[in-house]
Amino acid sequence: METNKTFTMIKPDAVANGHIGAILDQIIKGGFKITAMKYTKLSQETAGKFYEVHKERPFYGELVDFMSSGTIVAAILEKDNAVEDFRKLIGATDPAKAEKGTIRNLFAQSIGANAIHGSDSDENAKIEGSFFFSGLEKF
Ligand code: RTP
Ligand code: MG
Repeated sequence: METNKTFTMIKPDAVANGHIGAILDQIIKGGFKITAMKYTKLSQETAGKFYEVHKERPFYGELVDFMSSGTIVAAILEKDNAVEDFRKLIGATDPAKAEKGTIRNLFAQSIGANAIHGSDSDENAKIEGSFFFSGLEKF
């Protein structure tokens, strides 16, 4: 199992608010290499599939609506200890609880519109990366 890759999405709120450049800057300065990236928009169906693990959670409908509400940036990132280090860089799910200087502290609005996604395990990083990118696009 690879431990040097993670998957991220810059969420619709951060894209709409013009934060793509600033967030990519933080990611690169944080020591991550971008190995695949795309600007895209999820349909309700695709967002629903991506977040299927959260299907039973009370916020699932809201999450799917939000994630399909606007354009996103999806990317695969490379660094030693990528999953854990990236979750540190983005901060807590609720921006009110995110440590100062983290991406969610700087750019997120609320627990729903929280600027960015980061995979929570090596296994999910692989699944999520493959959800968005074909073998040809990954290097
Ligand atoms: P993410 O998957 O986006 O990186 O966030 P996470 O691991 O920190 O949080 P997770 O538990 O996986 O939840 C996925 C996304 O669902 C939204 N959420 N809303 N209203 C709520 O109580 C609530 N809880 C979670 C957030 O946008 C979260 O990022
Ligand atoms: Mg998560």
